[in-house]
Amino acid sequence: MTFKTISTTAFTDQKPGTSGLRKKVTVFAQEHYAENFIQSIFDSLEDFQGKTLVLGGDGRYLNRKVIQSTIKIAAANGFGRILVGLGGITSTPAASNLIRKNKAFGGIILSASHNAGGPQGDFGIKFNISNGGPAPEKLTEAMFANSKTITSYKIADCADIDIDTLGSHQIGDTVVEIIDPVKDYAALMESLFDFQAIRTLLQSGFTMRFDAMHAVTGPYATEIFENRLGAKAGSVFNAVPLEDFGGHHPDPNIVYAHELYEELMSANAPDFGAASDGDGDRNLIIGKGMYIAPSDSLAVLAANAHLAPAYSKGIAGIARSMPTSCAADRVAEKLKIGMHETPTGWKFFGNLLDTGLVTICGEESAGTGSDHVREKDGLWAVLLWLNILAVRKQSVAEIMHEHWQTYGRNYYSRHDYEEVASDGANALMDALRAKLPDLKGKTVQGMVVEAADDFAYHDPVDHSVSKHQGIRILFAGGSRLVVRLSGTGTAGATIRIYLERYEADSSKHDLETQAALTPLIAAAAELTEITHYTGREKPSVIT
Ligand code: VG1
Ligand code: CO
Repeated sequence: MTFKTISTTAFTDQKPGTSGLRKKVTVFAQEHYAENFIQSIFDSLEDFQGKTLVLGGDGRYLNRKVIQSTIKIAAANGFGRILVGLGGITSTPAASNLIRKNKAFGGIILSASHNAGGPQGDFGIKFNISNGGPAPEKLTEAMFANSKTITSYKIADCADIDIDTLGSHQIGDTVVEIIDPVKDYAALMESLFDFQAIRTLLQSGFTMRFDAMHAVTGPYATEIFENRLGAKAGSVFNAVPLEDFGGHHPDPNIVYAHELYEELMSANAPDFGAASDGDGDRNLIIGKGMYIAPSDSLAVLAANAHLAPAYSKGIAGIARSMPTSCAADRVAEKLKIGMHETPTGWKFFGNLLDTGLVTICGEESAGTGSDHVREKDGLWAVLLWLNILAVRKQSVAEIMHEHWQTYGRNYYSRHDYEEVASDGANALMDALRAKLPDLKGKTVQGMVVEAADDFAYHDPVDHSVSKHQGIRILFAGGSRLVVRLSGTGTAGATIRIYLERYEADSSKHDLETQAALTPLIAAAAELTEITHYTGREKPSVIT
């Protein structure tokens, strides 16, 4: 086997964002672009010689090509064993599980998650460490630094590996194993939940629909819901992963999973609907006639987790990303367990999970998960909901309403202004930041500002500090406004405005969400001057 050293020129823009490096396919298609970044990842790591690397992706356009180059670069850099999901496909939570189960050094996941795919869409690369979780900031900073000075990468000079057949291959001293990416994950799910109770529920006439959005969870969902739990054939739809996700955004929200939403709101709706994203770590939950906001879903799952076998002894604590609504905080308070508020992105939950401080984590962007892996996990959330429904024998809407009665309701919505000019977005953030010192005590749209800051996170485990993680304005009575820039977009800037209003009075729990948030929407417009800075009159996406 010969290994080659290829001379290359550094790119200046390989800075990982909220979840790995994400760029347009046209950017990744440049000669050496992906190879440079993969070598820069390995150059940031130590002591991996002879160890195991897990490799998979969400199946999007370029996946198969970059899988091959990653195998060859990993072999040339000295990994001992590379575990590759059949067809180059592995969901993000399944990859996290494979890393943990095989005591791998880490894993590379090729995904741009919920972003559109295809030749005009996006591609991405992320690295996960040995606990199965996303690389912490210190490591992603090292990757970026290396990517700016790289002059060559090492690669095996061999034919492409057949990734479509299970089996073993050898590249020099490196063993490349093509493995079933579903088997271990399905077994893990079966170990956490009461499959018999869910099976009984599905046999009792309870109906469900799962939209895999032509993304990675198709094979997983079909195996788990239809084959193992006995859901009617066809319950899982859009089940075949496609390189362009059928031309849609594989983002499980009511805008992009519109077909599912319409079905659940129709007269003959099934009892339960769910969807997941490009790489299988997000989830959308819709009951018959009732959409569940992801922040509410986190709170319900935390409050009811003890009904599933894996969490029957109770949960140790909850963590949520800062923009996520405070609904889960009320659950933690009642359960008398710890509550942690972290910056956006799953990488900040790793230390809390590793040290047992928390069991369940979640984000407003439709990510929920637990200490079973170190990534958010779409199918896990769906299964926990099903387990809870099987035990409580109530509808999704009944469970949600009872929850609000007990804890009050946190009305919540996110308004995204996508692809605005970066200069305008940065100017908006600077101007808002400049207003912060004077906001306390001021009245905005009839609401009194109690506190306002630029969120900084102090990790209680490794004591690292992450600054500028979003601006928060807290009003008396529990309402909040959060403004931050997205770290996953690939064109211009995306401004996210998160709106939250707390309502304790159960006679006011059935308002339409946007109507309930009217004063906060007006306060956001006034404080951010978004139209002035972006020229936009309204958001591009409301979730
Ligand atoms: C978004 C979400 C964040 C999530 C991240 C990765 O980041 O807001 O909650 O962790 O995507 O999810 P940002 O920086 O664009 O707001 V995924 O499923 O795209 O890996
Ligand atoms: Co995702």
